[in-house]
Amino acid sequence: MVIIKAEPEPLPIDLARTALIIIDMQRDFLEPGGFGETLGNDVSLLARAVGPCRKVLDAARAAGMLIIHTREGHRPDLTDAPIAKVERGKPSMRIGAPGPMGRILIRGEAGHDIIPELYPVHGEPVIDKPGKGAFYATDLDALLRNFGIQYLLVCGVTTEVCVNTSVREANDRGYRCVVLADCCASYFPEFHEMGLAMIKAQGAIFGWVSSAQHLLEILPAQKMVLTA
Ligand code: TIU
Repeated sequence: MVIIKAEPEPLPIDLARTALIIIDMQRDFLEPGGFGETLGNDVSLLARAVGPCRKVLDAARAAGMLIIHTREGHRPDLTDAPIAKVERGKPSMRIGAPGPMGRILIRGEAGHDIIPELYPVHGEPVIDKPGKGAFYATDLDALLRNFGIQYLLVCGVTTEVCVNTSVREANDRGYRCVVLADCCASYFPEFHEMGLAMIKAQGAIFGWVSSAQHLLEILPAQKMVLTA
């Protein structure tokens, strides 16, 4: 066990039972012309999370940790998209409408894919999720259990939407979540702060909050020998 500096208190974690999960670092949320912008947001506010995520991703790869990426999006025929989700916003800017990066939030389109800086490599599972939470209607829980995972290091966007929803789902399933604050971002800086505050309040009611630097301090520089 190693101890990661975190709030509300340091947390002992078993790195052999830990996975890094990077939530929805997709062009649709981070680049102009995608879903995030159609919702009326300034997507440049999410760029701050990319550098810290990259450092964590490199270190986790070097340590041989399980790394999972998620993407929010829907089937091209929209059969997995609730009408209630699709019909929000102007019709020309809804999920499935054509945009500069292809159809908005549709699997297989350029905008749906992960940004080049954080692109998955061979052996890193990608979970395609139709909702905000990474566990809803996906095989993420089965995958984590197959690897004996008990701890999740959580990065991604946006802090109060998909990161928070996924952390709450994970917490209820028995995973200890450590959210890396500088590896997350929101279109609303105040929601980022409150999203993190909600997670760590009441003695880590949903999880712990730490940082890229604190994780780098405890990750081994060489690949871990993982045993079942
Ligand atoms: N709109 C917003 O802040 N987020 C989302 O719709 N999805 C994710 O957070 N990935």
